Amino acid sequence: MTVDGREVRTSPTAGPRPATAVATPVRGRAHVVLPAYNEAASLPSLLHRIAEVARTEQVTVWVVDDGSSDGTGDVAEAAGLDVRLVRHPVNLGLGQAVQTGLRAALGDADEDDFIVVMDADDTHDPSLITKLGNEIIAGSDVVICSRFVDGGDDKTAPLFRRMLSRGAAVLFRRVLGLVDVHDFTSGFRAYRVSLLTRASTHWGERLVEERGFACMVELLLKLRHCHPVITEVPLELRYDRKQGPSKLKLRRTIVQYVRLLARDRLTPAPYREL
Ligand SMILES: Nc1nc2c(ncn2[C@@H]2O[C@H](COP(=O)(O)OP(=O)(O)OP(=O)(O)O)[C@@H](O)[C@H]2O)c(=O)[nH]1
Ligand SMILES: [Mg+2]
Repeated sequence: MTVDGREVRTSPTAGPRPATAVATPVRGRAHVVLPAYNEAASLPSLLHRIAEVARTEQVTVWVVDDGSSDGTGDVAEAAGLDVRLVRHPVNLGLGQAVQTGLRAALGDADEDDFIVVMDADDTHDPSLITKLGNEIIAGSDVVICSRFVDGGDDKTAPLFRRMLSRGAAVLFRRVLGLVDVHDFTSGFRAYRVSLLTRASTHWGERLVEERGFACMVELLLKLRHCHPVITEVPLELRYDRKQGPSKLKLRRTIVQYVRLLARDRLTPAPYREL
């Protein structure tokens, strides 16, 4: 279904009730989690762009410096922006960086706030944060910035990255039955605080077990047990702004995806309603 030119859909696993109905929608603070591994070259311009958003939105940024060796943590500040730095003494991988950031943000967030995770490599446009907040207020529990809906594109990305993301999307839609999600591997998403709190209370440290890039899909798989309302907004990936080569290891990531799917199939759903 399309409303105001945006894709609107609910998860097919959703029951008759929305997962988290809000009585009086209030616009809360955006907690922006930036997992960052050796992003010293990209972080200042990204923070500058987020500071633009912070002129009209309440924003707190959580930079997770994942054991970088290039001084990423040292450039994690920007004028007019509330930036909190969390450091991993050694590199633990994207999954643990996301988990650390979510936990830090959840520890500080109010019920009306929302949590955004985005790449720190400046390929994601922070101006979408306002749209993400609007979607959460309108009733979404998870909002995915999607390359694969009308208005989204990834044409500036290398061919192998585009093939991987598309292949993963086809595979996950088929296997998981989440037929209305088009972009499973996008690193740019927003989550309702109460949804993450419920999931985090259930899974604790196991909310994100994947160390690598498969963590984004893992999180979606676990959250689907909470029957979230999931919507997508178009994402124009700005790969042309990326400094340096991709850090993604193609073969390793494919193995992680297959392993994740196998584990998801073999793990029984939580026995009680989340
Ligand atoms: N590669 C990598 N990224 C990490 C790690 N820890 C945190 N990150 C951050 O995770 C985010 C996603 O990594 P990217 O390398 O941009 O991944 P991607 O966008 O899927 O792929 P490319 O842009 O093609 O590299 C970035 O903000 C990284 O800085 C890590 O251990 N390895
Ligand atoms: Mg990236």
